[in-house]
Amino acid sequence: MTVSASSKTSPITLVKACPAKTAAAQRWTTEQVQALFDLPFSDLMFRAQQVHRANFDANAVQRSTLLSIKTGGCSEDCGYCSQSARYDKGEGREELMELNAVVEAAKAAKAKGAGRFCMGAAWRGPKDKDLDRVIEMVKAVKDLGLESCVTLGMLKEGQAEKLADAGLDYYNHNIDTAPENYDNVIGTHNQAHRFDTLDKVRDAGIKVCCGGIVGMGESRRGRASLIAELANMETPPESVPINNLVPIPGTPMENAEPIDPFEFVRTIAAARITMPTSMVRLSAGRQQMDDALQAMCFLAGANSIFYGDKLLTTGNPEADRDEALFQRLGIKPLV
Ligand code: SAM
Ligand code: DTB
Ligand code: SF4
Repeated sequence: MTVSASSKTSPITLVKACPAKTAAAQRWTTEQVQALFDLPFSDLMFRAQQVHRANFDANAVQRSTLLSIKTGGCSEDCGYCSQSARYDKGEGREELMELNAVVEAAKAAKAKGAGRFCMGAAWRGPKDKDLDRVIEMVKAVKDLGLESCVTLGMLKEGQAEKLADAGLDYYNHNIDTAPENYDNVIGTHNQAHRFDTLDKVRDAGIKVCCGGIVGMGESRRGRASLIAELANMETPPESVPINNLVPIPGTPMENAEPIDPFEFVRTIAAARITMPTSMVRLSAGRQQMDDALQAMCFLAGANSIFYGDKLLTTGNPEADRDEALFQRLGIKPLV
């Protein structure tokens, strides 16, 4: 099933036909990644475990807490997103948060055990005056002894350098879905725009957090193509969030067919095998998963989660539930 974004009226400029830095070497063909997906489940899990154990402590999981510092009213039409002005009715639109409130949230996240604090803004990209305020937030988060991450949309010349100078550790910018599916989901920008920002982030020396969403009606080949695209970046992302679609009423994706849970685990395993030294994050959709499915994702090589009872606009398991799950599984936090 293919679901289309509701509007494709905005003009699109193709930034680069073939992103230079982000897709230089083809380490994995889509066919090779699909062959991983096609393995018997136990064989795939075995391979993922081998790769995971060769590169990481298999019993340690990193925890990042998210905060939406500017919610709703976004100009973009991403077909899954609650924050697009096209689909939200206006009730959720807020201004950029004040520094003090952000610092309080970061302190609370640290007290709960988070190692990284990720701030998200519903922008196509930041205006310079807004970026200056975010930079103050990044510095304050660093001063608390937390790693910092922001996700602000597409960056203009010079903005990544300003973030790097502020000490930003990670920039999250997802390529979201297979290149051949992108235009079905998003009409207001294209994947080349995303690669352009990823190149700017990489060139500025900031670590890259880049992944995608599954469960948007894509085929298994589409999932393999997304994973291959990530794995083939000249330097693969240090952090790879794999989101399971959280269906949002009123968006074009609200009725997308949910993905088979084993297929979600296979996607995690394929990310682990193809990006052996990257952190693979079990991201959105955890609240809808039971403990056994989450445990299977950790077995498949996920070693990072979003931690705290809220993602950006939707729910996430309570920290206490995660603590209890970690206890039962013998997982220790990786700070
Ligand atoms: N505006 C910025 C951008 O697009 O990069 C930052 C915020 S945006 C909400 C961050 C990411 O969240 C998206 O790229 C997408 O991968 C993920 N996301 C958004 N809505 C989601 C949903 N309903 N289910 C799963 N993932 C979602
Ligand atoms: C990412 O890949 N997932 C996070 C984070 N990066 C910014 C966001 C998930 C959002 C889920 C829907 C919501 O809460 O609005
Ligand atoms: Fe805006 Fe980001 Fe949501 Fe797209 S995913 S509508 S760019 S907030």
